[in-house]
Amino acid sequence: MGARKTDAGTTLVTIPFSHFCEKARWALDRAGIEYREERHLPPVSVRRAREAGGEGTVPVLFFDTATRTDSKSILKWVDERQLETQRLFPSQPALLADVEAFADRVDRDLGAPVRRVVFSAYVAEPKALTRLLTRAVPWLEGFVFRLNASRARRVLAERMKLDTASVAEAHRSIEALFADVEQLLADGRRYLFGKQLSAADVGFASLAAPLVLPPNHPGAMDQLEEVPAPLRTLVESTRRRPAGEFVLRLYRDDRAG
Ligand SMILES: N[C@@H](CCC(=O)N[C@@H](CS)C(=O)NCC(=O)O)C(=O)O
Repeated sequence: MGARKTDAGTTLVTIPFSHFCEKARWALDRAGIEYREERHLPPVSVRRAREAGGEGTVPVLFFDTATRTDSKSILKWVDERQLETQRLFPSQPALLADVEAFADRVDRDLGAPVRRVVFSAYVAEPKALTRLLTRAVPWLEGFVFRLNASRARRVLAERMKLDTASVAEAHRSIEALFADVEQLLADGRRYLFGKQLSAADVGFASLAAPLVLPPNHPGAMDQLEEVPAPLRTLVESTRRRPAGEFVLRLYRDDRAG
């Protein structure tokens, strides 16, 4: 970690349990950039993201008079404030191409699929879902969610496509990526590409974290004992496989808070 850099008024808008938000949070924390986290649930997160000129998704970073409206551009913004040797996107062209291609694949193959697998377990347990969604958000947003919980659950199931076929496809997408990560790790390497932590590692660990639940994850995650049973079984088995052990190790060794 470098010296603490101040960027007065830097604000990261998040949904607290979101894995894309964790990716941005990790990069900011690692760079020692001071920021305030503003946590919301949809629809407030969507409104804040649109105010920033984004598509309605978070993370969104507000700083000075400008914004960044997706996790990759936030990592690049952080890199601009880092020494070249500390950057998550390396400067060496061949390495950069590998990191960038892999990080983009992680966004695509773990982003929606992990969300789908996790929430398919939670929608079956309304109390657990409400606890997860309302943790660490402003009181009023939690209150409004609770008032509309059953409708919110239906909307969530539709928006995230939690039907059986889509969930099965999500499992396949996750498995294919985990298998490729395990193939890379099979030679004993410490990081996915190159000799140091890159956007590929941070992206993979952040987006896979809901399936591993690293103990020092700073987002609003459930503890293993709180998680709905089918997901708990999946987390337990994921923790035991090489890709899961890799996520736990990156959180332990490289996730400075
Ligand atoms: N490509 C975007 C994806 C971000 C994303 O999907 N964010 C989700 C939370 S994990 C979100 O804000 N969803 C709110 C919604 O769709 O209403 C990024 O990398 O930042």
